[in-house]
Amino acid sequence: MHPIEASDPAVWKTILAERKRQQTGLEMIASENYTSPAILAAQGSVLTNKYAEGYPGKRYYGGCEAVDEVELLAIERACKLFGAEAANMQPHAGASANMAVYFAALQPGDTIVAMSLAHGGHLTHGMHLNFSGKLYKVHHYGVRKDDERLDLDQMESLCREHKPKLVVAGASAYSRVIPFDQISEICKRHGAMLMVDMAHISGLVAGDQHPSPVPWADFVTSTTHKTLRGPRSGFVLCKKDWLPKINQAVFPGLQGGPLMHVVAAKALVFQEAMQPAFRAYAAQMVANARALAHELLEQGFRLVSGGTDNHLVLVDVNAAGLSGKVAEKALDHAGITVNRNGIPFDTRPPLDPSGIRIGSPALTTRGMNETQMRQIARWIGSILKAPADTTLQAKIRGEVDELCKAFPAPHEHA
Ligand code: DSN
Repeated sequence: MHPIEASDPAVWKTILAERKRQQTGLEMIASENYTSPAILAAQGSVLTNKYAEGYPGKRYYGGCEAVDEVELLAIERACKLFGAEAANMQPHAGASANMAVYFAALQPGDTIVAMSLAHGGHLTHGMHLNFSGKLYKVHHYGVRKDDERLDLDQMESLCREHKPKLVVAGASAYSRVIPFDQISEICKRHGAMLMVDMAHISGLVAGDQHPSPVPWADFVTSTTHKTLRGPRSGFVLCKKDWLPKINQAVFPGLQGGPLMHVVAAKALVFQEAMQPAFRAYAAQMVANARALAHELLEQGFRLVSGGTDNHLVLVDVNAAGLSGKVAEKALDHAGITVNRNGIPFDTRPPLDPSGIRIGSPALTTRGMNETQMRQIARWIGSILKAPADTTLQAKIRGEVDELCKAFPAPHEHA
């Protein structure tokens, strides 16, 4: 009997239900993935018992020899993997990594230029209800109306007009390459620092499938659980000179004790991402997203920006007469999990927007390739063309079950 089952059957039941959902459904949320069994195990290890406020060699608790070593491993591997000068491994999430950079580099009231959430940015890039929108003066750039690609002219004119201290690049729902070199030039011309939030694409950067922001940015932040396929967490990369300020912003600025079991899992994921197999994985993620995009276009759907260069596709389901909510629900009935998402210049409300976001990271981890992606896109197409047809949804649900059995999730027994 599993120790959780023995201790608390009610909690065990929920874990079993979620495990079954992950095993028997097609997980296509672009920000989700399946970690390796080793990463899962590290997070359930005895490291969770340890307090380690401070940094390696300078802790506020005794008994930190082993956790010092694992944090140093994580730092060293992250710097090697991404070619960075320095790193902080303690942020609990991408949001706290971003917060650490803002606290280190800015004063409340300072000006930021960042991508609008409505055009694919993130809450922590200055959305008005988020701390970032409340503490700083934020001016948002977006994508161009005609081709739905990043509007660098708009970014530059905002910089010219508002003289930001920091420009934030990076997105949660943008399917094209982000030109960090050009953005860095804009920052230099206007005396702004550059922070890149590479949370969505860090696995593609690690696997050489997207240009790295590290040579161009003063600060790079990321989560570790999306395309990078690690534990649910975050980190900051920076130039050496900035490290003392970043470290101070994370602890004692924002957090108390770091989650050392998660820091160990981060050390593991950086090692996994240095293997040749990870490069192949990253390349397959992109190939799979392209195959999905291609087949959805064949089915007559409109894709934001017309396609993808990365791991995700943003489909304008409103153009097919649906709302994002209806589309998300109809697909869910067939065991295909996606999330509804706003599209640039959306005319619908955020809770029931015009788009759905579809990603390839998790299914690529299961070993699926372009053949399965084309099949899944055809299922998506037929469901979205008849969203009320529950018989069709049930039939496809059966086919999804068979496909999932052929491509098992990595932690069938976790
Ligand atoms: N909420 C995440 C996503 O789904 O993209 C971004 O942090």
